[in-house]
Amino acid sequence: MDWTMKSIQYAPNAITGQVDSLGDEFSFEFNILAGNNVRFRLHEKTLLHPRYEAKFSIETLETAVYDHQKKDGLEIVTFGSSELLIAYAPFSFEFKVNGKSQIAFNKNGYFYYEPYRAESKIPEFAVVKEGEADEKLNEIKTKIGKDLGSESFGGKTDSKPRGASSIGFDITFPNSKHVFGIPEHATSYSLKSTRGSGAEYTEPYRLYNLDVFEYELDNPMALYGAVPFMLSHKVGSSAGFLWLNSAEMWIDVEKSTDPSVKTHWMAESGMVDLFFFLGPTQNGIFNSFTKITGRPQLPQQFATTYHQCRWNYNTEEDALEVDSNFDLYDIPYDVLWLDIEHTDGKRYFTWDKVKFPHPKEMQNKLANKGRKMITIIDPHIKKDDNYHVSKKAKELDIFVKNTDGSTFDGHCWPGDSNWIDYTNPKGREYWAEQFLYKNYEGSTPSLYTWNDMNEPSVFTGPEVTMPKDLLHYENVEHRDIHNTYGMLQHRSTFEGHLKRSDNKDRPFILSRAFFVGTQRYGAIWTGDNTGEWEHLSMSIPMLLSVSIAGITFCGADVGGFFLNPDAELLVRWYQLGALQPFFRAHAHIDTKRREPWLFGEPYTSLFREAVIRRYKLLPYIYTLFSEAHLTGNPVMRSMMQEFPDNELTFGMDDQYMFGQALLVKPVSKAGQKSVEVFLPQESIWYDYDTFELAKPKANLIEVETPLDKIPVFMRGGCIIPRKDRQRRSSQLMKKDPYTIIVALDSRLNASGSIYVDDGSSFEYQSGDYINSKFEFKDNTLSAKHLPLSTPMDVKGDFNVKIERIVIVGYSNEPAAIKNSNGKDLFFGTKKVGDCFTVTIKNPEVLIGDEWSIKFKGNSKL
Ligand code: NBV
Repeated sequence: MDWTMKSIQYAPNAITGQVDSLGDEFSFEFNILAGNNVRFRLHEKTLLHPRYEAKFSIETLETAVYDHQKKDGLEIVTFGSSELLIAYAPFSFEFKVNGKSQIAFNKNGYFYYEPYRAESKIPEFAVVKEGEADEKLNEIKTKIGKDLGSESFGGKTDSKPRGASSIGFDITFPNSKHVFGIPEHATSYSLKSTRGSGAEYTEPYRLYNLDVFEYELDNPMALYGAVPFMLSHKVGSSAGFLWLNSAEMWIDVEKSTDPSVKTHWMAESGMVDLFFFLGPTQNGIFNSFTKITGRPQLPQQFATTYHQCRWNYNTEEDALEVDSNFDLYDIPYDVLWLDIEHTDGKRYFTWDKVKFPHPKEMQNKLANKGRKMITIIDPHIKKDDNYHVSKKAKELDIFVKNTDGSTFDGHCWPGDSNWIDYTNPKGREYWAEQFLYKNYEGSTPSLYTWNDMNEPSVFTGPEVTMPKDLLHYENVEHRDIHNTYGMLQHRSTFEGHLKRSDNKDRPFILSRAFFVGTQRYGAIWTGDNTGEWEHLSMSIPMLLSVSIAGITFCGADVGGFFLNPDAELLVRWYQLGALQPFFRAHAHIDTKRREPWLFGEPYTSLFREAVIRRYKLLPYIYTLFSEAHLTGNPVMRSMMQEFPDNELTFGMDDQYMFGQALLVKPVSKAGQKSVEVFLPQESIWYDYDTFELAKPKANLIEVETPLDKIPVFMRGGCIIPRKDRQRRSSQLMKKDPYTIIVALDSRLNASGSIYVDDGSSFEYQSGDYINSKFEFKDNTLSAKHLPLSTPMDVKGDFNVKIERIVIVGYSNEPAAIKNSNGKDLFFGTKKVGDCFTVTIKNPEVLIGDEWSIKFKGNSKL
């Protein structure tokens, strides 16, 4: 389509103008946003139906100042070190940062927009005959952008009463070889090409939240969640792009040798609402993305520990036995999960009275050990007038509707079901109220929630989801809101948890479906993976992609949901899962039981060790979550994020950084005796288990991997806070003293930080927390409050002792170590390889205080 810009006007908060194409007229608006970002929207001049704006995803928009001029026939807008260059005909635009081109819109002329028309015809190509559904669908999809009338698929017809309304355009990332993001797909972190010579996939990446049975790996097919956010990176700069649109979307990726990555975005409906993130750093982009779409929630401390799940723990006795076996086998854990079988006939918010007759007592028994319970609450509501949730929702008229205004019926676990319309404020409120203790009988303050099946999964629907022509609040079609449905359920559940505690307790909600902004409401997991080695490996790129799309609290079912992993695979998976943001073991109802004590020795001990490693690191992990909450910086990071100028890291997704300090490389094959690890030469590295300085050759080191070893390296220059005493749950560790590990870099410096609060309430928002920086420099280790941190008078009882400080990579034995009063501190040294590890026992300082400790007599210092 030929696009021409007809006019442009400049005002402080917006740059507006008119464009037309083949006689259709549109208005546009650019907003220059704080943090080096730009929003672009386009509106039809005459609208037959409103275009759906995915408004639930936006949290903060702050505009910034700019200048403008006309030069060489282009409109040029400057802000900071960036420029937006707008061309008149064909209408297109491009962003430059420090004079270098970063992203361009409509450079390839793919911009296509179908305004709603009064009538629509069914084109020949859209008629599907029996048996050709799949091929036909692909053909239709490649023609998306052409006039589509009603559409049939697998015996289901989409009536498309409003006709076609698709949008497509191209986004180019010049001088770039890699793009990342657009979760959720089971594919590599650096996205493979789908177009052009050497294309690695034959179909575009699809974003359409679906309940996919036994999903395939290395495939661009749609999965449970969708975030239309893409990152590109090259040495020196990164750029990001978000299409805020919750309709079905397809994205082609083409890599050219110029070099550039050309991408083609197509959506079935919705708006042109585009965000350009100009960085130029990855962290700057993650910060901006989560400022605009919402910061990741600061999770409850318990949620960052080990979770034990299974479909299903069958009875109260079963659940309590599993719980006490953790004590018997001396394995810490915090949360026991109950899947759908705990309910009375899949009526959520109820209990099977025979299998779970005393839910409160059961929860309290766990709570006495500092543990929590989680029940599953799905969005399909059993159609049953004797079921209070269904009856009242019907009265309130808050279910999703058919085109004729009647309530939509479909099948799911409970049989005939209806679905709450979470786009309706009344629907959200009603849902939230179900979590009040008085409404959810048998619930207690230690019970939290899991939202599954919220793509939404509809067994009788097209592609196991809702028909697209269903109607939501204010007559919005399901096709427009599809990808945001799950997030809105997640949000209402979150709001319900806030309500039930009078805004005192931080919710913990796990969701399977997700969309732009999900991070505000809790965690997600990668759905029904399989107990195979390839799925263990795939968890890394999948979680990295979700993490950069804002959703930093994410995990994969440890052990794999389907099939029966053998003990070796399960051990390897625990070792890896323990170092990913959300750590939960889960299994399908048809699998053999696989709780960590069932395999006998040496396995029980190996599971224990992996879980304990997680628990020791909780202070470090919680600090990472607080950083994610403040800045959007992922907990799990690609090698490229931490080493952005090292091209060798760009496509790397078989190892990653857990925070800035720990490099993790899983053992991902059966019987693997050793693993090659890439250690970027920008840093020095220590083996996390032995503290031995690594001696890589040309960035690589071969690590022997007996069953008790997962290669984990500490980055020189980092400081890691830990709690090393073993307890039954994280709550019981609250007052335990800290161990601080200082891993020196080659200049004998190191730094790190700690964030501590009560781990569960919102008191931190009124300043009740500790946030300190540790630094080892010039012979001195010091702790100082970070600028925003409260001074010494933290109300919480979490300002506990440091019991041990371990300096790793010291060059010789210090003569003396003194605290700030000049008092000698007791220490021991141990030679590890060429270096010394120096351990100060009882340094007589508190975690939340400001202090310094001096090291004397190190010749190299
Ligand atoms: O509720 C049962 C399962 C659940 O265990 C799993 O984690 C979800 O992803 N659920 C899907 C429905 C059935 C899957 C075959």
